[in-house]
Formats: sequence, structure tokens, C-alpha cells
Amino acid sequence: MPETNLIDQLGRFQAWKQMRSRLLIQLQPWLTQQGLFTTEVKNAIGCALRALHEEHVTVAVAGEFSRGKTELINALFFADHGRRLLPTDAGRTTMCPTEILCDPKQPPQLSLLPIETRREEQTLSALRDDIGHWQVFELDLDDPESLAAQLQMLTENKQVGKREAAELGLFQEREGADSEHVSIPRWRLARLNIRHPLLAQGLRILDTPGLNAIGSEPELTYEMLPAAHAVLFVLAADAGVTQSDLEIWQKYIQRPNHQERRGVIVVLNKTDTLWDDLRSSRHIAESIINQCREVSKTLEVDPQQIFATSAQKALLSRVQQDQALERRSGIASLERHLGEAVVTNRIRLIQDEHTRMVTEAIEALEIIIRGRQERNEHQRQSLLDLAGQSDSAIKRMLAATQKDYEHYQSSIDAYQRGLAAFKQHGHTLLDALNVKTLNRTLNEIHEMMTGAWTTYGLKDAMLRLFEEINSRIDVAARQTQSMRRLLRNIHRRFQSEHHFKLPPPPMFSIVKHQVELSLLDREADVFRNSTRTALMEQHFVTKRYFSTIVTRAKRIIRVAHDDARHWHDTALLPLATEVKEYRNTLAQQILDLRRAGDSRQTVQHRIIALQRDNARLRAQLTSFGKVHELLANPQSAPGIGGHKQQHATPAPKR
Ligand SMILES: Nc1nc2c(ncn2[C@@H]2O[C@H](COP(=O)(O)OP(=O)(O)OP(=O)(O)O)[C@@H](O)[C@H]2O)c(=O)[nH]1
Ligand SMILES: [Mg+2]
Repeated sequence: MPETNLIDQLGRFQAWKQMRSRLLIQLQPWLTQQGLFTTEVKNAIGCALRALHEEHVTVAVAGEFSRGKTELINALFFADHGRRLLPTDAGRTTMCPTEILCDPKQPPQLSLLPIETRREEQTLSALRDDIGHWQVFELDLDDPESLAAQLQMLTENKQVGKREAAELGLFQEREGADSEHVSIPRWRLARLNIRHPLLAQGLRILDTPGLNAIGSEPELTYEMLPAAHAVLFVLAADAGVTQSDLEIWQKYIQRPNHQERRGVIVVLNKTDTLWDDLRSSRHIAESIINQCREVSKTLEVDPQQIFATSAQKALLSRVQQDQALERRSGIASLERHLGEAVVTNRIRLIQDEHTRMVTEAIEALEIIIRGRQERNEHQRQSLLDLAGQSDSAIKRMLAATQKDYEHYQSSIDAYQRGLAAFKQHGHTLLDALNVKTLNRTLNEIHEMMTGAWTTYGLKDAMLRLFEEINSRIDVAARQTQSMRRLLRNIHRRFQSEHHFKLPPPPMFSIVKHQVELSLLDREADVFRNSTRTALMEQHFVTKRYFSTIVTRAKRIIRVAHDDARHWHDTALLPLATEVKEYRNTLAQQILDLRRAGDSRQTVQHRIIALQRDNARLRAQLTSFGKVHELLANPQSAPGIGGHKQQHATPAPKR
């Protein structure tokens, strides 16, 4: 395979991920050895490592039929097969969404999900993991001819009676057809597992069929396309932006009520249709630029996001290794931009979300270590002061410290009461967000709907669904508020009365999830009231859509539940550790004072021990400084620690 920009970029991404993972893995034994591998740090590192290991990069290709989506995939990814690999043709060609990936655990194969599974109650995502429903065909990658022939299955149709088509929710597209039979896609979803250097690096491609196919599979619209890290929206220069192109763009790519999506690239394909030997190349270039300008205006996108290509000539040029033609095809700049959009966005996202979590957990530790350092210094100072004190002064100090200890004990009692109240509210919070009990209610609503597939029945059920969810969210919001208050009060008490140095307590908020649910509610509302719904109220799509709404609502609640559980389990941990530490410190002070009465020698030993502790704390802070540097830029240094500080810093294994 020739070296392309995309290979370079994904290679860079892979190297970045490996370096980042190595750093996080090295950090763990060192933190454990230092007694600093707290639950928060452990969770943050665990999350970051999972994100680094699991991250796939998905590029989806969408647009109206016959714009050259599949040809573009062939040119971008499969030119090294020396031929057109995925089937392309005039008219509708790709009949089902096709996921192209490389799963080394499976042999190269084409898995196809029959269209009849649209009758199943199961959601598409559940069916995706249920191999029992799939038909699997092994592929011979060494024989491009037979491979291409097998891939023709992606274009298969079948003839069925109108009634069956209607039962599958595929009839409305052909209302008015005279014959008794209609042609429908044979497959619902395809998964092509193929060896390829880019796919082996975690790239996944989603080819989608044109026409109404996106709209008739809600999970494709609402889950698979939005989950893609980059979307190539393909137009054809010979058609311009037609009404149906615009509809797909507005409905499925730039969806209303959703934040602008990064990583959308518009491709004006088939520019070779404007090539004309009788016109100067400047003239042709100008007309392509003009068309891009038009597209930019109509779609309301930045001209920088639009790329003019000829997928067909790009494929040809790569097969024939004709560099001049490849340059003219415009494929290279699209490829470069795609690589940047995908890789830069992924790195930024991982950096923003996951590295930030690790950094925050470490910053929290630093605050605690600084607090311990101060306490240590204070203790050492009082012991130094003891040297010149009389026995009676020591006795007075002992009495004062014992009083402190008693006062502290009352704070501990308050802490225990606060903790119990926090846990109690926490149970109510977690109950409200419990998906199992929510499922029970949802099943009831679902039953209420079956047999009542009227607009009224549907509306009523959707309303009940959101009423139920909103009432749970209200309970969750109230509990969260009380818990936040408790958390703040407990922290404040220890900070003001006992001079604790603590990071601000983590605060869970339900608002983010609430907003997502209200967006979903609004989206369902638009669907409920659309004329399309009225036409299809007995139809598959409506039912399917309702299931998707339910699944998505459940997912939001599950995420909220998991966030809340994590908060409930960990919010008080740093304070709990410090509460114990401080009690031990006071107890030690009392002991020191008692011993000081007997012999000043023991005081000396304690001072030395405290100095040793202080040096250890200082070394920890220095190492954290290095960790911060590396997290901000893992390429900047070969390892975390130097040789001189072997026990304070992790020695990297390379
Ligand atoms: N002239 C020209 N033809 C192209 C180009 N790209 C694709 N085609 C042709 O246009 C037709 C449709 O291409 P496909 O790749 O099948 O289009 P698609 O968008 O995948 O269509 P569906 O699979 O039906 O959604 C095929 O005959 C391609 O050979 C191009 O850049 N220039
Ligand atoms: Mg296609």
C-alpha cells in the first residue's frame, strides 16, 4: 500500500496513544509505592487507559444515491487491490449500511443481517451483537476478482409482496407502484471484516446507502451516524445540490437541536464531469470553485470544509499509478484534511476529557500533600520549641492538645452524621436513576402502546414516558442538591476549624443529563407531530423510532446513574483519609508531649523522623511536577523520573 497522508496521520495517532498508555501504566506502581494510588487517581487512570485502548476512529460516508460515496471509499482506502473493490454503479447500488473494519480475532468475512430482522422487537444495536441472526461468508483476500464478486451481495435486492414490504416498513417509498411485488433490500446491515493497514490501526468506515434508506433505519440516523468521528457528505458536481441532497443534509447531518458537529466534510465529487478538453484548465478550475461557493452558501458551511474530487479518476490514477491524474482528482487534499480532522479531533478529545481527569486527580493529591507538609512543619516547629520548655509548660501544652483532640472528636461525630445523611440521600438518588425499576414502568407503557398504534396512543405513551422520566429526574435533582450541601458543609467545617487543606469536593450535577433528556423529548415531539408520522402510524418506522427513543432515554439515565454512583462512592474519600490522618497526628502529638516529659531525647528522634517525612513529601511534589509536564506533552521527556530519585519517582521500563 502506498504511503498516504492518512496512514501517516493514523500512525502518528497510534504512536501517541501508545506513548500515553505507557506513561499512565508507569505511573501506577510508583503511586502505589508512594501510598498515593487513591481511588480517584485509580479511576481516572483506568478511564484514560480504556479510552486509549478502545478508541476506534469511525468515518461515515453519507449522501444521496449515486453521488459516488462507495467509489470514494474505494479510492481512499482500497486502491491497492488494483481494482474497484466495493461495488459501485449507476442508480441505487449500496443497498444496506456497511461497516468496514479489521477485527484480527475473526477471519476476513462478510457478515450480513437479513432484512427480515426488521420484524424483531430487538433494537439494531442488540442485533449487531447477536451473531445468531447474521449470515457469514468467508472471504478470500488473495483473490481480488472473487472478493469483488462476493461483495456484490451488498447490492442485493429481493422481490416481496406489498404486504410484506409494508410489514417491514419499506413500502412507503414505493407507494403508487402498480405491480403486486416490490423490490426491497435483501440485507439490513453488513459488516465487512477485511485486512488493511488503516483499519488495523482502528479506523472504521461506515458506507451508507442513499435515498430514503437513512430515514427508514432510525438507529442509523440517531446512533451510528452521530457516533462517527468524521462524516463525509458527498454531492455530485453534475447534479449540484438537489432538494433531496439538501433534505439529507439538514435532517441527518446537521441535525436540528444538536450542537454543531465537528468533523463534517463536504465532498463535491464527480468534478471530472466538468473536465472538458475544449476549455482551458483555468476555466474549469474556476467553474469548480464557483460550484463549491454555491455549495457553501446553500449548505451554510465554511468553504474550507468543502473538497472537490473525482473519486473515479482518483481510483483509476491509484490503480494505474498515474500521479498527474491523482493530483487532478483532488483526492490528496481531501485525504489530508480527513486525517487531520479525525486524528486532531480524537487527540483533542482524549486530551480534554481523559487526561484532564488524571491531571485533576493528581492536582487533588498535590493539595493534600501540601496540607500534610504544612502540618508536618507545624509539628516539627512545636517539637523544636519544646526543647527549651519547662515541665509545667509541657503539661500545659499536653492539656491544650488533649482539648484539641476532644474538639476534633466532636467534628468526627459530625462527620459521621454527615456521611450517614449523604449515603441516605445517595440511596434515594440511585433508586430514582435505577434503570431496572424504570424498565418495569417502560414495559407497562410499551404494553399500553401495543394494539394502540394510533397517533393518540403513541402521543400518550410518549408523554407518559417523559412524565415518568422527568419525575425521576426531579427526585434526583432534589437529592443531589441536599448531597452537595452536605458535602460542602462537612468540608467547610474541617477547613475552617481544623485548617484542613483539601481540594474542592467533586460535585455531581444532573443538569447535563437533564438537558440531554429534554433534547430527546423535543426531538420525539417533532417526530410525533410530523405529517410523516401520521402517514405511517401503523408502521414499523414509528414503532422502531419509539424503541430508539426509549433506548436512548435509558442510556442517558444509565450514564447519569453511573456518574451518580461514582460520586456517591468516592466524593468523601479524600476527606475520610485526611480525617484519619489528622486524628493520628493529634494522637502522635499527645504521645510526643507525654514522652517529652520523660526525656528530651525522644523529642529529637521525632524531629528527625518528621524531617525524613518532609523530604519524602517534597520529593513527591517534585515528581508530580514532572508528571504534569509529561501529561501535557508526553513526547517532551524520555521518562518520568531521574536516577537520583529512584524511590520518589517511577523508573520507566523501556
Ligand atoms: N464521472 C464520475 N463518476 C463517478 C465518480 N464517482 C462515482 N462515479 C460513478 O457514479 C456511479 C455511482 O457511484 P457509487 O459510488 O455507486 O455511488 P453511491 O453514492 O455509493 O450510491 P448508492 O450506493 O446508491 O448510495 C458509479 O457508476 C460510479 O462509477 C466520479 O468522481 N466521476
Ligand atoms: Mg454506494
